[in-house]
Amino acid sequence: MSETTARLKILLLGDNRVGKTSLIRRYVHGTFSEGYQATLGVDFVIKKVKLPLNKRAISIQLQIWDIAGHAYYASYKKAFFQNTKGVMLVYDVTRKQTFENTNRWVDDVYQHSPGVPIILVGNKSDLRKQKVVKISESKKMCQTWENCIGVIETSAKTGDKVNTAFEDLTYEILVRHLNKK
Ligand SMILES: Nc1nc2c(ncn2[C@@H]2O[C@H](COP(=O)(O)OP(=O)(O)O)[C@@H](O)[C@H]2O)c(=O)[nH]1
Ligand SMILES: [Mg+2]
Repeated sequence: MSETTARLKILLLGDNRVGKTSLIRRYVHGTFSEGYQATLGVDFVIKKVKLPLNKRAISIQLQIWDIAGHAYYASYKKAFFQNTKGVMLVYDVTRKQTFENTNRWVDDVYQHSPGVPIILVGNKSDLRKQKVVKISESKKMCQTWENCIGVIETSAKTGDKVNTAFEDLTYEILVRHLNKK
């Protein structure tokens, strides 16, 4: 296997408290805390991953960007989206409004990073009794968006499907990237 290194920037978008920071913490550090997760304190974190693709081991430096407050987001949108290769758009399966608002977030993606793949993530799947957004609704939503690669329900609390969500998005970016060469 020959080795290739790719640097990829991805963004997590979605309403307040849907679990963006928790998903990143779970994926990068393997931890979770019940309290409100203050933003990571920096613009982004880096996770090094290796994925097998076409008999090659692709080493990836995944730059994962989180929203550090909504005022900050509003003022620095351009820098935030610059060079973005993929978007994880997160809603909370227990709060319908956060699901409906994904449409607004997608408008931002279309405006600032047209064409990048988007994965729609319904987080807090562990809260089964409070769940109000059906996966069938999210699939429909995804179909109405250009470049939506799929829907996945995750739990940053238990860790369920968190790796898969990041990996599916990363794979999609890689495949597109390599097909261009
Ligand atoms: N039960 C449950 N709570 C979660 C999950 N993910 C995040 N939370 C909680 O939801 C709140 C908001 O999470 P946070 O990551 O700060 O959301 P952000 O504002 O989108 O970054 C915190 O109290 C977290 O502990 C999850 O998968 N399941
Ligand atoms: Mg946060």
